[in-house]
Amino acid sequence: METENKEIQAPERRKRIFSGVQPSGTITLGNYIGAIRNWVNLQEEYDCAFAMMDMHSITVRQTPAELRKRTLELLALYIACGIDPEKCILFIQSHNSAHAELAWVLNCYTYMGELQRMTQFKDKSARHADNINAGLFTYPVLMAADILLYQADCVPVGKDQMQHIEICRDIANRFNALYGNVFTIPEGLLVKSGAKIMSLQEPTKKMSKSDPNPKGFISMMDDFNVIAKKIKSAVTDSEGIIEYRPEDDSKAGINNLLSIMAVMTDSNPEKVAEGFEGQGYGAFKSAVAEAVVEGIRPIREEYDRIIKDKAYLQDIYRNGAEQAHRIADRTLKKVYKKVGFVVE
Ligand code: ATP
Ligand code: LTN
Repeated sequence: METENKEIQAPERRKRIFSGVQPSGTITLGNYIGAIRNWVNLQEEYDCAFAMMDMHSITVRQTPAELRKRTLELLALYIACGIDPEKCILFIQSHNSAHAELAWVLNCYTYMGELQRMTQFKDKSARHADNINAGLFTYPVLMAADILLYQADCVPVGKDQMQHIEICRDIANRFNALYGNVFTIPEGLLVKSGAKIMSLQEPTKKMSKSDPNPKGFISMMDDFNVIAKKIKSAVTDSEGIIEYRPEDDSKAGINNLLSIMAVMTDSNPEKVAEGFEGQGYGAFKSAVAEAVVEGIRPIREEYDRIIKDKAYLQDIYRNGAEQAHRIADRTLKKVYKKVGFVVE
């Protein structure tokens, strides 16, 4: 009988997603396209938790008042981009002590050699030669703890983070091989297009919010005129042909603008290029600028409204921390038992 069948079938666990952004600067168009925008679609199908990764951001020196402010701004931006706090767990990483606790345990299951190979560590230690701290080195271990605590099946990130997902899987597999099935092995989830938006000034490098040259990135908080100006002065080439050639580094600037335009107009880079055949870079750049501004405008209007409501934001992150703790504590307890700690 139908009703009986329904009772017998175990309810399938919805797949879980975890991701986050560091409040280390104002969020760029790269963060939006490569990460946050993608999360919005996923929240319908998955159980999602998204955090503001404040603990990661102190691996590079921050001004305390700025960090505090930017953490709340990031939460407001998540919501303004379409992340629904009723559907997802939204919290501040440092509000859940389980992250630091699991990271310590995992540090003891991660090799120096593995961490030495991380390109982000190499890049960031070159950029901050005066502050190559141990936190910067073990950054991927804290990131592994973030993901594994929630038994996440998928982690939607930009391409630059895939190496960190790989090491997370290695650590989890190593731990599981020793102690049984403790952790779900997560998979990285890349967007089809826009997984790596490049700097507008050095289009062979990724657009980064901590780029010392603000002309290289578009901040989601930039004035609309500034956004247009930055796009119009983006570095391109002297060939004068609007064509998508992803393997050709000399076309990196045009490829990047085509990718941006494609995402903002729900198209693909090849199609966008066809639409501009025979036209000059000037006209093309103006169209890209308009698409970006029009894409960001509604987000900014929402953001301006939300950021004023501090009580609403506080409610969300407090409630989020409570829910996050509940899931994470279960995993942490299991881990503590497995490694031989006395668990009350
Ligand atoms: P920082 O410069 O401080 O390292 P960042 O701009 O690289 O910061 P993160 O906080 O490290 O940003 O990244 C947040 C998310 O945005 C990650 O999923 C990351 O992969 C994605 N992301 C960052 N930059 C880009 C980019 N240029 N294109 C696509 N995705 C990106
Ligand atoms: N390292 C990530 C931010 C981050 C993250 C995570 C992303 C920290 N912990 C866990 C996904 C899952 C970055 O984007 N730089």
